[in-house]
Amino acid sequence: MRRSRKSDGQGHVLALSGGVGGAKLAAGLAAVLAPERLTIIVNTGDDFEHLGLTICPDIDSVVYALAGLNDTARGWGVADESWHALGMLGRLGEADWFQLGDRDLAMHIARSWRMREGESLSAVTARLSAGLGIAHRVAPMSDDALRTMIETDAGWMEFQRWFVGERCAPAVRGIKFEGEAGMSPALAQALARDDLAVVVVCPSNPYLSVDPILAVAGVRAALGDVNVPRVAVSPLIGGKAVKGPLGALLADLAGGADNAAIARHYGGLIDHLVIDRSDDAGAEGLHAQGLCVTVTDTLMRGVEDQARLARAVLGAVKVEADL
Ligand code: FO1
Repeated sequence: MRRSRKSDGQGHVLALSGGVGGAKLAAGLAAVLAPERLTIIVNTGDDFEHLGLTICPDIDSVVYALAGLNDTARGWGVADESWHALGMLGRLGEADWFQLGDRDLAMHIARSWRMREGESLSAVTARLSAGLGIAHRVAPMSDDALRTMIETDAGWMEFQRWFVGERCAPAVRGIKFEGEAGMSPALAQALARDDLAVVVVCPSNPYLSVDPILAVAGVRAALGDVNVPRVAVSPLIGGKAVKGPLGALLADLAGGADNAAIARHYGGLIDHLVIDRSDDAGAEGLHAQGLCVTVTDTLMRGVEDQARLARAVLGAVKVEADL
């Protein structure tokens, strides 16, 4: 049964995010909401251990975007990056297929060091985001490891091996999440809040970035139970993913790359889909799938677009922005 909540338009916003596209909307929400009104929960299925370091690409994409440090052209990592350490690693004969920039390396070193000292990923993420001047709460989906694994014709491999090492080229035959993970304290607290006003699923890849969050124990049930709008922003524009392998994944796994496939994938877990104007023609079909639909410009070229889309998403479900 779905719980009843206070709804005065001023409540708390829970955002679920992957990297890149999700991070842009997360930054937009942070630009228009006071810190106490927003919790950003980030996918950690892409995380892996590399060169003895704990790498959390999606957390870092969100943190860098909120801190205004992200490289918008590359889509990941820090702007004005240099690559001296990576070059030296290559000369030393160490793995250089996963590009770690000099500035970015500081993040991985600090996180790995603190975790080795016994801090949880939640605590480290709070510490490092505060260090970069972020007032909003950014937290992992879980403090336990839940690793996204990709099946290709060559067998199962770690997500980053497929995504970066193989450049997403091998067709995906299956996806699984290895490990057993419970909700991070921030996720559990946000879902239990009496003043929760909306759950926003950021425009991230449903299979690779949102499904790992849904695979955390208790999340699907809790999202089924919350009596607030659950609004997803489609990662498709003109039937295509802005970046990344979503188009190919939808074709391989869902039989077609359109918003109807996204809606089917989320099933009863969302009530509302925000789609781009270029995909307007599909709105009627989405209504027939039982969804509320908001049509707007979803492409985020810069921080103004991020804030504009954040306001549009909140406005669609009658939640007020602070700024
Ligand atoms: N993506 C790449 O395509 N190539 C890389 O070498 C690469 C390195 C990298 C280092 C740190 C980091 O936080 C992210 C990095 N990414 C890289 C992005 C990352 O693999 C993906 O964007 C996400 O995992 C998908 O959301």
